[in-house]
Order: sequence, then structure tokens, then C-alpha cells
Amino acid sequence: MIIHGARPSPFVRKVIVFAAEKGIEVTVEPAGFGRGAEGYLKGSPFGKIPALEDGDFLLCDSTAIVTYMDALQPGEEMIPAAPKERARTIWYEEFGDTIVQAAGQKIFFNRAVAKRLKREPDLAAADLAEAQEMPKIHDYLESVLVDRDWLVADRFTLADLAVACPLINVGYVSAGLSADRWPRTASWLERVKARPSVAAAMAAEWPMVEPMLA
Ligand SMILES: N[C@@H](CCC(=O)N[C@@H](CS)C(=O)NCC(=O)O)C(=O)O
Repeated sequence: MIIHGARPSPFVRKVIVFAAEKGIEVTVEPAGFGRGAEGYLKGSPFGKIPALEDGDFLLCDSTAIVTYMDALQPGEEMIPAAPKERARTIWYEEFGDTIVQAAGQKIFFNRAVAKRLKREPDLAAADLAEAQEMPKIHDYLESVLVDRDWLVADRFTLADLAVACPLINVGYVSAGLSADRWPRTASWLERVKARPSVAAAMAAEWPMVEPMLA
């Protein structure tokens, strides 16, 4: 299978790690902003990343892609089957993709990506999101991570992955997640990052991330 996209995108990282957790082999083809191979141009009609190419099956959107992967490879599903766990997992994925990503993007884009795209960064927007939006997200996570290592089902699921992905981007350019103030959230995120699938994805994306931080 081919994943079209840029590895440092939270949505692309989500599908790369998900595939690794499911034992699905993928290659990653660079794509984004309307440029990329045919599988991306045809598979992602609105130009977003990631897109998936599995033979003649083309699909965009990280949520759609992970749903496909989970169903393809039965076993221990990353999207749990039990109704309450499944519903909670979808909530956390939605929370990661929308609320966390919306705040995180203001920080990562303006502190890292903008200058690479030769765009004027809005550093005040990044500072504001770090000061006002991220603490509410950390407070929420701290409140749900009581007496548990993982968000759902006592194991690593899509819930942890989807929430952690935008936080990983924020962590590249912000030290805002204080382990003193949010100890459970900070140690949960370290646990996610220590998973071999996540550690491998972060190592592979580092050559793209490092120049953005210079
Ligand atoms: N809901 C989509 C969101 C994908 C998305 O917004 N990707 C960003 C990169 S992080 C993108 O393609 N941005 C380029 C653009 O909006 O043109 C998903 O889950 O895949």
C-alpha cells in the first residue's frame, strides 16, 4: 500500500503508525499542497493529505483510511468493537482531529512550517494558542487519565494515537506540556511516543522536522 503525504503531518503520522500497529506494510510517497503522484491527485480530490493507494483502490482522509486498515486486518482492532469503547474511541479521534489539531496547528504552523513555505508566521496566534487553548486540552486529558495508562480499553488504541499525533507536533516547538502541572498527561504522551510504531514514525520524520526548527 502507498500512503501519499508528508510524514510530519499529524494525519499522515496517524495512518503510518496505525498501519505499523496492524502489521500492514506501507511505503510513503511525498505529497501535499496539490503536488504528488497520480494516486494522491486522484485519491484526494480536495488536495489534503494523507491519501491511500491500495492497488486500484484510492481513498483520502485519515479516519477513512484507518477504518479501512482496521477492517482489512482483523485481530486486535485499534478501533475496539465493544460498543462503549468503540464510541469513546471515535470521540477521542474526533477530539484529536478537531480540537487538539485546531490549537496545535496554530503553534506548529506558525513556529515551524510558515517560514519553510515562505509565509509570514503569526507568532502572536501561536503564543495565544499555547497560553489559552492548550492548557484546557491538557486539563481535560489530565481529568480522563485517572488510574489508567491508556484512554480506552486499557490498551493502545486509535484514541491514544489520534490525540497524541497533534500533541507530538506541538511538542516539537513548545515546552507547554509541563509534567509538574499535568503529570498524567505528560507521562501518557511519553508512553505513546515510546511505542515502537510511534518511535519509528518519529525517527523517519525527523529529517523533515529538524530543518523546520532551525
Ligand atoms: N480530515 C483530514 C484532514 C487532512 C488535512 O487537513 N491535512 C492537512 C495537512 S496536516 C492538509 O492536507 N493541508 C493542506 C491543505 O489544507 O491544503 C484527515 O483526517 O485526513
